[in-house]
Amino acid sequence: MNDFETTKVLEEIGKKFRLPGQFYAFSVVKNGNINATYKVTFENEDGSLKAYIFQRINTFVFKNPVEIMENIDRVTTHIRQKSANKPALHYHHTAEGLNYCYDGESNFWRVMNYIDSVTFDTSDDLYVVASTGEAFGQFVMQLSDFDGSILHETIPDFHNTGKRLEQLFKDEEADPLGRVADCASELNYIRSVSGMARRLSDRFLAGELPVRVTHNDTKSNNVLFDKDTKRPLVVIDLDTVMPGMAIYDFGDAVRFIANTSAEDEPDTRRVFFDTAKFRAFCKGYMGQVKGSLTEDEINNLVLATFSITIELAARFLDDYITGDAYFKVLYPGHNLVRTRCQLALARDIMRKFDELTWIVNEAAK
Ligand code: GN1
Ligand code: MG
Repeated sequence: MNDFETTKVLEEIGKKFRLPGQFYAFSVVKNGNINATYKVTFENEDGSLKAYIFQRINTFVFKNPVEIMENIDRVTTHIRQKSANKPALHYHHTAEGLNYCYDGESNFWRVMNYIDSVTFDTSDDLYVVASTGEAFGQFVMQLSDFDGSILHETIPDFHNTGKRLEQLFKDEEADPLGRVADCASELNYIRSVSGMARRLSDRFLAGELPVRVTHNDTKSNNVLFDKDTKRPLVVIDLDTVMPGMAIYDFGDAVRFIANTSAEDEPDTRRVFFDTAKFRAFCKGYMGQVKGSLTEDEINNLVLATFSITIELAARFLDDYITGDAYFKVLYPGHNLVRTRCQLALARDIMRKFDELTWIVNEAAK
């Protein structure tokens, strides 16, 4: 879509949600590999501006977006009750009372309040890193008394690592686009660690680890911070809130925030797992959840970090092998670059396993 077409659609959606004022401007919010997100501003009659977040949901990934909106409604209502004086996510409703609508092309849209804030893809400020840990720890606590059985499993087997790996090896076998030749060493490494990488998720499925309500996409840029105080305000992107493993949420968060480079850094010599950031995150997180995670969970935080990193590498690689239908790619081979970056990170986590375990134990004291 060009800007003109985008404007037309955003105006149409704004009308369906009965937003006051005249369409003024939009900008694309770039982080996110799945949905399309826009900041859209409307001008009121008195000339003041009001911003909203518009999102077009990727229905190839989210097959049942209505269920997602039901989950989000339930979870945000619960969180709002618990933290009454903090900013919270609010979804707008159409005249029919729905918190979503379709455009003329049958795309699925939702609109939420814009919260004036900053996000961090990465930060060298350990205070910000610790605050991110605090925010995700708080999220665990806010939902600790929420009945997860009422949530839809919006993406079945989302963090079933064993299944992800099996799918990858199946697609390697089929090699539909002849791309397997480009990634033999990556596949071999994943194969060599697959028993270890799937252990926790297999134990979870066997009922050996507690079922909690989890976020399932705990990247640091899913926490909004106050611009001035740098205090965390709210955790966003609740699309994948489902019953799951708390320790995978922890692992996914440090996978992202403790990486010394971007998630898709092409030069893997720059990819390391930063132990100082890991320590800071642990401190913020443990300060919230201490006493509510089991000993078994605490003992497996580092393995969870390794496992989710391998799982994501497997997902990127599988998407590469099968034609990049799932993750948005910005250039050919992007998913292979992402894979290599995650594998370099996993290797470094493995090298530092004992040191990281020690750091967790210190933070858990
Ligand atoms: C996707 O689109 P985004 O950035 O919220 C993905 C996550 C991955 C992440 C990697 C529904 O999240 O699982 O960890 O990319 N979300 C989905 O950046 O698959
Ligand atoms: Mg997400």
